[in-house]
Amino acid sequence: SSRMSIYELISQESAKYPKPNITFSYGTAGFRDIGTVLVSTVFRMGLLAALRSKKCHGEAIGVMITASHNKEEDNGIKLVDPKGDMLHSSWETYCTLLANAQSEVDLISVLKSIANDENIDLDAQCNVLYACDTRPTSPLLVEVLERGLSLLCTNSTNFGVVTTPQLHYFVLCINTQNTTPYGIPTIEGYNTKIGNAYRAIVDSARTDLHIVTPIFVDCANGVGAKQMQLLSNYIGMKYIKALTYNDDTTTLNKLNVDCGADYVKTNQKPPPSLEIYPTRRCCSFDGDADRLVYYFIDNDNKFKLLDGDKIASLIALHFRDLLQSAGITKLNLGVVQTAYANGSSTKYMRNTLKLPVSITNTGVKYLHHVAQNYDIGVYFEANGHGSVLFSKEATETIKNTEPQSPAQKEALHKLCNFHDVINEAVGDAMSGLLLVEAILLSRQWTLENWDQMYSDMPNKLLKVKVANRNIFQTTNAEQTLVSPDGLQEIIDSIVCNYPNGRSFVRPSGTEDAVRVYAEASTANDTNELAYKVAKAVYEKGGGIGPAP
Ligand code: G16
Repeated sequence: SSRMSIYELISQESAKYPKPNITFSYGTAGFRDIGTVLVSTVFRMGLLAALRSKKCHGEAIGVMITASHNKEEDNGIKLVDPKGDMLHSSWETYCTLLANAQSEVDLISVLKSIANDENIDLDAQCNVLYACDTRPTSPLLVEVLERGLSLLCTNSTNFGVVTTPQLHYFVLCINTQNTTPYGIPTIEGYNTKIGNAYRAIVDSARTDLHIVTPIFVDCANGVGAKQMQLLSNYIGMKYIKALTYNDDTTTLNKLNVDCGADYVKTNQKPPPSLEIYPTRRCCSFDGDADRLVYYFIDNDNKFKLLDGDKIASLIALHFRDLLQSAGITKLNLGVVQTAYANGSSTKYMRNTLKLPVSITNTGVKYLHHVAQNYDIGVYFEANGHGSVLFSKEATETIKNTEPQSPAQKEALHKLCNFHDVINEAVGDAMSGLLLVEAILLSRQWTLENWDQMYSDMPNKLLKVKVANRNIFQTTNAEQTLVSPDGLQEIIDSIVCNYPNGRSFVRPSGTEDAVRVYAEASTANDTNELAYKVAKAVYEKGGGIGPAP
């Protein structure tokens, strides 16, 4: 039958991309590994994306080839669902089963069982959009993805080299084309939508007192460099002076090396390539431009980091004020964070801003969905990955509220434009940058003013190499270990010696390491706490290599 022949073709083609003898696991943001090791996985995800689209009545699915903040030789795959968010968790098991099918026979049987369980007609329509970042293995992986797609997918579009959030945006645009279009699914469409909204906010905020000051953008030598240049050229120097550096995507071994958002956040220092001095305003993207952190040095040459938590706080404050000025009381505004959120930020938002804060597992895929419980949901990971979501009710209220005064009219107008500056599909460094810049201009705030919202608890992030990170299992939004046995009790006994101490341990879902987070009242205590916990992890959790 024709059904047999499709499976035969898949089987034949798949034999060209044999599965290496390792177990792949679907992590925090999809599969990640050394790029060349992922060939079979990417081929198979082409098949999976086609199935997912067929299941979703032919709506577009996105596939992004990237390993984001990871080292250059790594690569990965992020799958995007029809609404522009990450692949629904119920399909992660299928991904894992497909990626790990050892033989062609196994592969076909997994495909058949997915089609059967999900009631998928293999002849149904489908549409897959794909893109990649600047990694050396990306072209190879795009090619095998296309081989996979060609077997099951009638309709697909290569968006070339774009940022991860741009691809998410394209998916959302294409799937809303016939209803309420989110935007135009091209780079120009993206720049126009968020750029025009940004300009409108700056126009309404501009006073004689304020001039646009330059912002130095560290692009991690990744895909964000070119895209940021295109965006800021579109917006124009009168409105934004974004000076990109670390924008070399052609020289090997530069991506994310001593630069980028992850480097700055983890090391709590600026990239050495940047000449930094007081009054210079700086920010960093990561390798695929879905993370953003700001920083500066103060007059005492002290490094000040404005991370995802400070960005969330700034947005929450500004939206709270705008809703108030607009006379809107019926919309609930809330914030979503992870265990990595600095304790001071959570306190500030709960106690000073009086906003609800939810804590969830690490991974945008979790935060995004919790944020949907609010009318306006601000979600940010401390590492700078986040966005703002508006419910249907929020969108309509903002659009339809009759202003009772010129001030209310102005606030409503601003809320509309802020809504359009934001990429609601996923966290987006470029859109985030415009959002932050627009808020700072509106409030006439310097980075110092922003920093003074609250002062961070001293904090430290460490990585411990272990033989098998899968033995680390957590509960309580990843703040408590349930395995290895007895380790949590040891951590508790260490933590209780430090005033305001907090520490937790979880396996990374993007790197082969266990992460240790610590915060306490003083920098010394924090360091000591972090290293003691890391040592316990090393000793009780099968540490390998040099001890921490
Ligand atoms: C990905 C996820 C983020 C997560 C980060 C680190 O970021 O999208 O939500 O915070 O990994 O995850 P883990 O601690 O599990 O390694 P990116 O920028 O690498 O895609």
